[in-house]
Amino acid sequence: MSNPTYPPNAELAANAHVNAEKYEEMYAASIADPDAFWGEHGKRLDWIKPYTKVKNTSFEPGNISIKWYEDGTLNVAANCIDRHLETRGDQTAIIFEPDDPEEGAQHITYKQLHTSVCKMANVLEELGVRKGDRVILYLPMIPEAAYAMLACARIGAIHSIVFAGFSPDALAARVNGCDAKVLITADEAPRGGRKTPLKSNADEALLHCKDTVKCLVVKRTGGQTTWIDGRDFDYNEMAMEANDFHQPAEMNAEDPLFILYTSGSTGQPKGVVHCSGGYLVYAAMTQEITFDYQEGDIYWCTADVGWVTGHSYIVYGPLANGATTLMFEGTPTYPDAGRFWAVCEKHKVNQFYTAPTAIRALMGQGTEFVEKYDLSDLKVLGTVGEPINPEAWNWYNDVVGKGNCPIVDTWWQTETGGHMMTPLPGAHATKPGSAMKPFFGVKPVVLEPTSGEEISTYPTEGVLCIADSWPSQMRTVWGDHERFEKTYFADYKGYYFAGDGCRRDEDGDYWITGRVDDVINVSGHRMGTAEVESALVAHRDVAEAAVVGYPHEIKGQGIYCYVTLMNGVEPTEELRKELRTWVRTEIGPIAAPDLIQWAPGLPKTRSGKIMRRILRKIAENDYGSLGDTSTLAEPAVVDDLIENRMNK
Ligand code: 6R9
Repeated sequence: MSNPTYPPNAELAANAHVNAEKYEEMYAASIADPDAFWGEHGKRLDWIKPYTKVKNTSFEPGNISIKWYEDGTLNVAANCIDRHLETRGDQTAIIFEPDDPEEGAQHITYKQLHTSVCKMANVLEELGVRKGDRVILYLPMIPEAAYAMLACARIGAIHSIVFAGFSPDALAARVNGCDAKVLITADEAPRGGRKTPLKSNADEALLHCKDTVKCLVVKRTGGQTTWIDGRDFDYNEMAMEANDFHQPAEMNAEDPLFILYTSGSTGQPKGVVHCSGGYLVYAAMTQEITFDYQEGDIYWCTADVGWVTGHSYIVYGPLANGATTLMFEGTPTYPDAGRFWAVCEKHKVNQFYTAPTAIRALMGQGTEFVEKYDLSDLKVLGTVGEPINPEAWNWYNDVVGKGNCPIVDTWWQTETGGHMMTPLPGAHATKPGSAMKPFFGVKPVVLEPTSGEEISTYPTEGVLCIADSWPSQMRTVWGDHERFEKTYFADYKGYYFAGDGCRRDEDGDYWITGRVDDVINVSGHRMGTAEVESALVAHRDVAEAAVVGYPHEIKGQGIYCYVTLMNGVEPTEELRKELRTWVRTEIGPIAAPDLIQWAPGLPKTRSGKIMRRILRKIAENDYGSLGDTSTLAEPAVVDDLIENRMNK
């Protein structure tokens, strides 16, 4: 069976940074001699003290160690701002498009960005922030979020962003998890015409944190907030007084730049650590090459800075390249389902990068919302976050791209820091749903899941691992290197295990088939089923819970919960609602269960392990193929679950 392929746009390919021939040549060089290849490409940054060593990495069990450019020093913020001042000081660095289109956009030049970031850095230092300290950001998608990230980088402090959709509890866990000195938030976050009370969430979170944590508050809506003198500080007032020059700190390439908490298959979210040098080299290089970003282009990634995509592809990658990057505060459907395209037309966007879940949601609204707008400036379209189904891919290609814009389906993770597999727009014929080819320096392998043997033939299918390090690989789990080793290097020795399954087709191209662990992907947001389970069992009426993903038309996957109640508790509709609200408050709205099924019992092995395979099948409404149930302690519970399944 051959797949339909879409050759690269010839006009684009003619002037692309990388064409087909160059890809082959560069990829081969990157694998043959990583030191030479990355030694050369590391020069895209300005180093204070140039590196003499390039790669020093080991995937050896018991000695997982990843270092790139280890004797070089630099400042990430200076690379994203200062070095552009002379050549492009008056060029727009950030276009800010607010939630409410009536409010009007802001254009922030590199010079203005420099001033604002210096002021923010001085404000943070006034609050006692020093090199190596941790700062939590809990902010709307406003320019101050980028200022805060870059101000931390300028000081050498480590930022950790908590997505504004997370609850006070989740926020407190992250403040405490990295022992942060300062929490930066805003009064309220406008999104889709509604407002999230960030400051009052922060107030609640801070009740569970050390009382030395200071709270810096940015004014966004002017909404009322309670104020604790000595703990709360008014950013706008302080910035007015602050000096507009700040000397960037000299940082080692391996000094941490940020921590970002992400979900895994077990336990609570872990703090993924990314460092300064290798991360920035890779984020910048992929931003330029994957999207074929050219001088003067307007580039828009619709992600939130609360996720890794916002870190690498709204802030660090584009700004390191001196690009113009658009920051959007709103949602795809506010004020109506044409908002993305209205913004593309208004700002003459050239590269547009979004998630399949957004495409699916807009697809359902009809093509008239797209056709109203002039999208002729678009050159490249991108997707990220989850596998894209061919229907959504075709709609994106035909309706949005009018068949002229290559689609880059970028597979990567919080842990990888940047794109790992993607077609390049001027080099590869694309296939709807395929992430196609590894980026330079990336060595994907397909392993047989049980034996862990490498499969070198194709077509084939198995678990996806990476055989060697790349510059923006995460360095450790914050405060727990052992967990880093255990999570990513223990199942398949000698490899980085991504947690995804994949297929390699007859041409050797890669297709990501989804997670092979207990991580689910809801609207492109990564979630551990264990987190939702522990939130559920924290409710007084819940005895036991098992959570799985099930196919959801818009979200990709929905959250399906099997809940066993405490003896004597009535399973009512009210309780169902209450549990949904409970999980929303424990974790955040993104974790709200879609379906809750009352389960008098859960299918378990004789040793007491919940058989999730069976629960997944029932949730998928595919109970005809339950497979072997002979090891179940009580086979009858399965019949009950099937009979009362929610996804009929
Ligand atoms: C960048 C980001 C990572 C997980 C990853 C995989 C899924 C991301 C994908 C994709 C298929 C793509 N994923 N991109 N699956 N095709 N193009 O999303 O990071 O939030 O850490 O999620 O997302 O399952 O393992 P993160």
